[in-house]
Amino acid sequence: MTQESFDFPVWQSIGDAISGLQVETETVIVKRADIRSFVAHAIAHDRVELVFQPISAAQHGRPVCFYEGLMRIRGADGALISPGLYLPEVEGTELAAALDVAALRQALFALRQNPWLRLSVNIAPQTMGHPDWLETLRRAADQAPDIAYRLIVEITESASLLDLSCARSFFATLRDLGCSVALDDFGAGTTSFRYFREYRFDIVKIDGHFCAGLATNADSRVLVKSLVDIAQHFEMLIVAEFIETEADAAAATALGVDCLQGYLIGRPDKALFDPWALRDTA
Ligand code: G
Ligand code: MN
Repeated sequence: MTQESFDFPVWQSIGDAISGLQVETETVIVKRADIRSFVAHAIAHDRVELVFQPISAAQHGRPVCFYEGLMRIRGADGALISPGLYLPEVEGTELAAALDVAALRQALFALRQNPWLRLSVNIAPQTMGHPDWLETLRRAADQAPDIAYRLIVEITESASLLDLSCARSFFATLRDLGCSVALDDFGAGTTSFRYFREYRFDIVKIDGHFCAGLATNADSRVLVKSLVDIAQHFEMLIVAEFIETEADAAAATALGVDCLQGYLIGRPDKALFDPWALRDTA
């Protein structure tokens, strides 16, 4: 692996979209610059999409509380490509912000189409306060203020949150518009408890790596319990990520988690299901 290029398994969608690839038997060597032009092409041609994963209440029959919109790029062969494959190559560049704007547009569209929907979107820390991102949200909120009320903005812990004036004014703008703010992947990053006192997030999502296998891992239970205690003190709604089994769901619920997300509750999907409509027909 060099600075210039890296290897990954043959991947038709990118292979189709980018010309000049060196194809070996099982590996495509793609230059960073090629990935960047692939992403730029996807943005320019409306190929940034969302899939939706439900987050349910931990108790009382586990009704869906909201959905998370997860970014994908529609490849030339129609396959949906996960951000893990291209996000690291655009991190910190204008392209990352442009991807966040494209994902936000999709989220706003889904909120307009589905008046019952509450939806979260992810934003890279460096996109906080980006004029295009804020302008996109403001325009939608001007036309239909309820859309902003139904939007949750997820942000991961990172050094950017330590830029107090930038983060403070960004969160204040979001709150003025009526959006909720979630701290994503809590416990995984550069956790600073200072964030809690400073920002008073509405929701905190406990990193999936602490929650997967919770039922059988006493160490994880101690860590999740302490994260839950902190979040409860600050009156934040607590979501456990990566819940894949009934045993882990029960363990998370017993520790005081409010909501569950993971393959047990539902996999990310193009389709959205109105939980209220389901209830009416039940
Ligand atoms: O960082 P963030 O929480 O936004 O990441 C969500 C990612 O986690 C998505 O890409 C999604 O596909 C993945 N994911 C969601 N639920 C599960 C799960 O139960 N197990 C695992 N291993 N991954 C999950
Ligand atoms: Mn997230």
